[in-house]
Amino acid sequence: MTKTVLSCIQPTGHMHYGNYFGAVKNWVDLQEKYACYYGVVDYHAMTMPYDVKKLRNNTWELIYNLLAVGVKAENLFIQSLVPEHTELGWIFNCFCSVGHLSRMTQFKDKGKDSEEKSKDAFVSAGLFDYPVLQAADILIYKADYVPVGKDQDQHLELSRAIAQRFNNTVGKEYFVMPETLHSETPKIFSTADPSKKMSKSAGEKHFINVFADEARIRKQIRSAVTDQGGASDEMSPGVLNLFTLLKSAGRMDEHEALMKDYNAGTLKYVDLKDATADGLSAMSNAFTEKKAEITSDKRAIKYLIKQSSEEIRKIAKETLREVKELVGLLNVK
Ligand code: AQP
Repeated sequence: MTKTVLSCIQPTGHMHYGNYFGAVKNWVDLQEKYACYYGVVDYHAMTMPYDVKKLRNNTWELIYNLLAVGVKAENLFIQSLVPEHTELGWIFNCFCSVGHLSRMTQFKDKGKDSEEKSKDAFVSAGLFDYPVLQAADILIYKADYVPVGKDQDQHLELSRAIAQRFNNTVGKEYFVMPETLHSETPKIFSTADPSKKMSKSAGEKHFINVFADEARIRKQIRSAVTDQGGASDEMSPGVLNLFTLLKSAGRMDEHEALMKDYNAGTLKYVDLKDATADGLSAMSNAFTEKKAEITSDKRAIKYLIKQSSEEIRKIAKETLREVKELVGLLNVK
């Protein structure tokens, strides 16, 4: 039987090269082999303080971005068009302990970052609880594989714990245990601070937008942190990150030649930076051209995605109906 793949991304602004090399490139490749469902999860984008005037637009922008990099329209859905996710999320709240949720490092990191920025920072209950909704996103399609970056490993573990507890409670192996799928580069780091993952919530300089123009990419790569001082025989995280980006951009020959220079102790960082900026800019230019084509008829795209969401929703409805039966709830006829 064809295996099922599910993965999601939040419409929180831009799509960056961490998202792309860590997850979305894999989404595109997996489409050839599996039944794939990819969600733009707008409910998740509400967990941090956000601008209500921008969310809907961000959702559509992300749809155009995903189409531009090669995700097929029929595999895409918008979470708020499939309300069964949030209903299953509630049910799963009752199969997940507060203790387990409290151990999620993303919550601790984001909550702490907000509190560091301001002592009156608002940390929502949604931020604490969203891994449960994420479990619903995954399990509602009975996904076998979930292609995500390394930052999601702990959340996937939580999804499996919820599925296991659910199965034990209802006395049936109803949910399959979803497996994490990592790309070759499951963690891309910020070029401005290579000790942190590339991420939007850390601020503008900590991510490289897949749709940035060449000048912006060059500027960001030129100012990438390379050596951080201190004597060490190991390659520094910043240099390693640039090599990873260069390879991911498909510049194998340059990667090999510059790695030789590095091993010989003759590498000039400016050469590594220029090659990386060339590689990323070429990719970004191609994606931007494709996006321009796609967005020439936004109405048609919106219509298509509403249709695909409706189609994908049929699976979610069926799972929710079965789940409600299993846990003793009533189904609306
Ligand atoms: N730096 C990364 N390296 C590898 N994979 C990454 N992902 C995110 N950052 C990296 C993967 O991208 C997918 C979508 O993640 P998301 O929905 O959390 O998207 P985001 O909000 O755009 O990601 P950010 O910028 O990293 O968000 P914040 O700053 O909110 O944490 C996931 O599969 C994720 O693993």
